Amino acid sequence: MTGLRAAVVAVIVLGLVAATAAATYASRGHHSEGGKRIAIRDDCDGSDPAWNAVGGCTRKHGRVTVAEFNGELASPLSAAVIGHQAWRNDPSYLVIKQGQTIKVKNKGGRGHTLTEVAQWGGGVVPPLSGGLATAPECANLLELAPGESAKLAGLTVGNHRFICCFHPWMRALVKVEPSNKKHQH
Ligand SMILES: [Cu+2]
Repeated sequence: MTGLRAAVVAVIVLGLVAATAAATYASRGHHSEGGKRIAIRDDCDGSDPAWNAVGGCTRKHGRVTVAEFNGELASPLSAAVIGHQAWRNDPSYLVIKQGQTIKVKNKGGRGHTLTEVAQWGGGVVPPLSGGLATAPECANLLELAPGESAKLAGLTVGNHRFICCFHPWMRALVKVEPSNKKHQH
C-alpha cells in the first residue's frame, strides 16, 4: 500500500500549494456559492522529449508534440500569433453573479496563468506573443502548475478579461452581473 500512501501525501501537498495560489488570486469575496469553474487545458504529448527543453509536459496521454504546437502558432493570414487551440480556457466565456467565486484548475500538462488584464494583449514569451504588445499585468503573473487550482473572488460587476501570460490566445471573459438581476431567457 506504499503507492496508495504516496498518492494521499501528494494530494495533501497539492492542496497546500493550491491554498497558497488561492490567497494570491482571490481578493476576499464574501460569498462562495460554488459551481462556477474554469478548466485551463492543453494537450501536450508527454512522450515527446522535446517538451523537456521548454519546461516539460505532465500529460501521459496528450497528443500534441512540440513540432505540432509550433506549427499552429502562426497563420499567413494574420500578423498576430494564433496558437494551438488545444491550449484554451474551458469555458472561455462565463457569466457569474456578483459575490460568486470561480474555481480555476490547470488540467493541462504545462504551466499556465489566468491573469486579469485591462486590455487583450501578449504575454512574456516573445515567440508565443508575435504581433501582440505585452500586457503589463503579466509582470505579476502567477503560474499554475499542472494540477494546481486557485480561486477567483471579489470580481466587480462588469466584464473581466483574463489571458494566459505564456499563451496569450488562451483568453477568458468573465461577465459579472449584479446579484439581484433577474435572468432573461
Ligand atoms: Cu497557457
